This record gives sequence, structure tokens and C-alpha cells, in this order.
Amino acid sequence: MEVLEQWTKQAEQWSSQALQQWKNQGEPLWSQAHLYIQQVPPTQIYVALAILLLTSVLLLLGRLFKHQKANTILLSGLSGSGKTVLFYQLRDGSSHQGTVTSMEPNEGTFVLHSEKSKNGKLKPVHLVDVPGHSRLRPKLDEFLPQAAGIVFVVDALEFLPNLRAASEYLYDILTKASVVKKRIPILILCNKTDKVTAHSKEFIRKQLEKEIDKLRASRSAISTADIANDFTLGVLGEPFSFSQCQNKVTVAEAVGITGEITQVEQFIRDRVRS
Ligand SMILES: Nc1nc2c(ncn2[C@@H]2O[C@H](COP(=O)(O)OP(=O)(O)O)[C@@H](O)[C@H]2O)c(=O)[nH]1
Ligand SMILES: [Mg+2]
Repeated sequence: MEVLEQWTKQAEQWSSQALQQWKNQGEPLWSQAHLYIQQVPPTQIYVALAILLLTSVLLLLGRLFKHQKANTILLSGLSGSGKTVLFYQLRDGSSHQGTVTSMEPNEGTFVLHSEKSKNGKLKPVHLVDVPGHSRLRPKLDEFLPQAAGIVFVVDALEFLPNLRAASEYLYDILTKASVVKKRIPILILCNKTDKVTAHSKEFIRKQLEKEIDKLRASRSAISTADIANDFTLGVLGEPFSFSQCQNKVTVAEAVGITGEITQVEQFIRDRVRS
């Protein structure tokens, strides 16, 4: 209560000081405003001030809270697309070739290897390499609520044989309520572009869009009771394109094994700001 009294006193002091200043300046509107202020009961002014203070505190807390949470980046995509290699490249700057197939998600919180030499405080990234086996995919749901961004890794070499499966996985991600509501940005990362036979990112984007368009048609034919997904995709009656998504979906290229990963590093740093 004492604090409140102090505040009120302070507020009174400030307002009288401010009034004095305005008076001295001789604003033409002054007398009108003065009359109006006198008509407003002081309690109303205090209530307004209190509300202002409360909102500022809440906004500040909200910001702090958000800041602490949003540093998780998920590496998703089919098995064999190169997630684990990417994980180690991002963390250590080397690919750790020959590591065993992970059944549990690889995860860690660290400053990206490429940024270690930079001065200044960089916020550590919580990176999760989610196994691509369909049996282990529910793992993704555990991490989604905290995700600041999703990297969907695509094998640009063995792309066409995996097109259907990759599209289904991506479709599932794009229709998840947790992803759509929070508009988690998604980067489609075309990996293994070191080989000449790798498909271009434009080709990959178009093929994924076509395939997702087909999936959308077949899945919306299933009775609504069977649809586990929470959101419908795109614009009805128009061919599907990623630009219709509420999430920002971008496409980039990488070579995991040689560490050509600047585009994905940029995406991560844009999502996890210091
Ligand atoms: N040519 C090529 N092969 C890669 C690249 N990145 C990963 N690979 C290979 O792809 C295979 C699967 O990689 P891995 O990281 O285990 O995939 P994950 O199942 O998605 O974790 C491995 O044999 C890697 O050596 C790349 O950029 N280029
Ligand atoms: Mg792996």
C-alpha cells in the first residue's frame, strides 16, 4: 500500500509539474484542456495510470518469456536426406561420417560452429535432429510447441523415388495446428547438391507443390472423422503453392558433407535472434 501511495504522490507531482510547464508555454488550447481535466475525477486518472503500468509490465514479461523459449530449430525430413550430417556440421563444422543411425533425436544447445569466432553475444540455438522413420515421427510433436523454425531436409539426388513420402511428411507438418497457428517458418532444404545429377531447388519446389496438391485432393475425400490433421491447406479451387501457406515457406540448397550450409545457417540465425 505504501508503494501505491508513493506512486500516487509521484504521479500527482509529475502531473502538476507538467501542467505548470504547459501553462508557461501558453498553449491556446490550455484553458479548454484544463477545464476538461478538472472535470475528470482523480480516481479515473489513477485507474488509467494503473492500467497503463500493468499493460507495460505484462508486455515486458511476455517479451522476456517469448525470448527465452524461441530458440529451438527442428531438422526434419525423410531418413537418408542428410539431417544427422547437417546437425554435426552446424555444431562442429565437420560431418562425423559413419555415425550410427539414430533412433533417438540428436539434440543440443550451442552457438553455431561458423559463428564461434565472431565476437559479441550470440544466442545459443537448441537444435533437434528428429529421426525420419515414420514410426518415430511422433517425436516431432514433442518439439513443435517450442519451435522457432523447421528445416525440412530433402535429398536432391534421390528425389523422385522419395517424392511421395517426402510430400506426405511435409503435408503432415504443414497441416499441424501447432505449426499453422504459430506460423512457424519452414525452410525446405535441398541437400546433396554437390552431385551434378541433383535436382534444382526450383524443380524440387514445383514437384512438391504438385504432389501436395494431389494429396490434398485425396485426403479431403476421406470422411472428416478420419482426418487427424487440423488445418486444410492452400486455397480451394486453386493449384497448391507454398505461397498460399500461412507459414512462410522458403527453399534453399545445401551440401551437408562438405559444409556448404550458409543458407540454412542464415535461416537459423534469422529465427533465433540474440
Ligand atoms: N553426396 C552427398 N551425400 C550426403 C550429403 N549429406 C549427407 N549425405 C549422405 O547421405 C546419407 C544419409 O545422411 P544422414 O545424415 O545419416 O541422413 P539422415 O537419415 O537424414 O540423418 C549419408 O550416407 C551421408 O553421407 C551431401 O551433401 N552430399
Ligand atoms: Mg539421422
